[in-house]
Amino acid sequence: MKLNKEKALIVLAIVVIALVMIKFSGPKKTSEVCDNMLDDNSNGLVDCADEDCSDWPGCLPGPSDDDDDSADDDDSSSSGG
Ligand SMILES: [Ca+2]
Ligand SMILES: [Ca+2]
Repeated sequence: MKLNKEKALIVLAIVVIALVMIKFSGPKKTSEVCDNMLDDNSNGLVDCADEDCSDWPGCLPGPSDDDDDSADDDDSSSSGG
């Protein structure tokens, strides 16, 4: 039957097109560089705002300067260091 051959060609064409689309639109994930103040992966989030940088040491909340019980800013009047 001629129709089957044409069908097979159409299916083959669809498969080829699908593979090409996957190749070009596949996992094209650019990782965020966490210290360049740019949105490297174009997801609208820059550096520490991007969840890709959640493990980046520079994005982790550092220890507070206030290391005593009083609620003052220990930076302003520290004697020596
Ligand atoms: Ca960045
Ligand atoms: Ca980003």
